[in-house]
Amino acid sequence: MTVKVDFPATHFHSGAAVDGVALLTLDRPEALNALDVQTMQELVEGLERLDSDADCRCVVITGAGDRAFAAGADIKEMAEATPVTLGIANSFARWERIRSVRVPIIAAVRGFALGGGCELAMACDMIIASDDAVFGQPEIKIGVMPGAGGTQRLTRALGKAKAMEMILTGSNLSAREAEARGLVTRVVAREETLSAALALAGEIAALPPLAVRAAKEAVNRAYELSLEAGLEFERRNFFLLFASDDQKEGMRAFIEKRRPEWKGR
Ligand code: DAK
Repeated sequence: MTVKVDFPATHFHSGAAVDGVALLTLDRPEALNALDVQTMQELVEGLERLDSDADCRCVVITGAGDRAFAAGADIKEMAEATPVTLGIANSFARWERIRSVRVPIIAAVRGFALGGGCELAMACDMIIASDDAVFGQPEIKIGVMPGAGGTQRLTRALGKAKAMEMILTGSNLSAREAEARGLVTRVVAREETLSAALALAGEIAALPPLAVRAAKEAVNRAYELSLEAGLEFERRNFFLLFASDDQKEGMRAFIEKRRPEWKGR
């Protein structure tokens, strides 16, 4: 196994923690958690399992060891690939499957997040970075270019000028710069990275899950649609939530000055 699944809480129910947070750890520290086919497959399967578990409300992905979140796709595995073998392996489909996950995903990034590792972090909904985290798309230095969303997500996050520099030169971005430019949610001390990500996940997990998923979906549309189409999408999700028990419960609890009890319905 190259991806570990944990439920960092004390109570369990049907596979996931009652408090709803699951932790996926990329576990190839000897290769700086390079994303080989097996790791990607286990990651996608783990995410999909958790996504279909009603008890799982938020997922954190991190890298094992103290040097990297992930240093990219596995170059040793990829070196002799051809367009035909890449096409047959259909690895791009795995990245699409990550994009389809509805439960929120937080990347806890310590050390290197390069190439596919940076693309994976950016495919998550939020990034908590250690102060020594390094983000980059160095593919140009090995004769290729980003292939799993880097040219699109980095450009949307940083703007064309900086993304172009990074992608064309393979230069890196420090955690502080990534924070200043809006690529990451927060930078924390290295030893606090995972606990900060888990705490944020716990905060989200305690909120009404239908509303959380609908809101995630709508924010992601801001990247993909025109403003008009995005506003329309937001409106539909907003209306839809008024069909949920949790909307009634949330508003009644406010009026009755008590804590709401979410049912996820
Ligand atoms: N792949 C395989 N092994 C890697 C690796 C990688 N990306 N990165 C590091 N390693 C291995 C090293 O080979 C070394 O293994 P041994 O020699 O000990 O066996 C071990 O991890 C420790 O690395 P270093 O000895 O190199 O450690 P240093 O501190 O000297 O340097 C480094 C750290 C992160 C600067 C360096 O390892 C490095 O430059 N790594 C490569 C970074 C990189 O170029 N990343 C981009 C890879 S291309 C696709 C989707 C996505 C992609 C492709 C296709 N499809 C859907 C089809 C993405 C492509 C990429 O990410």
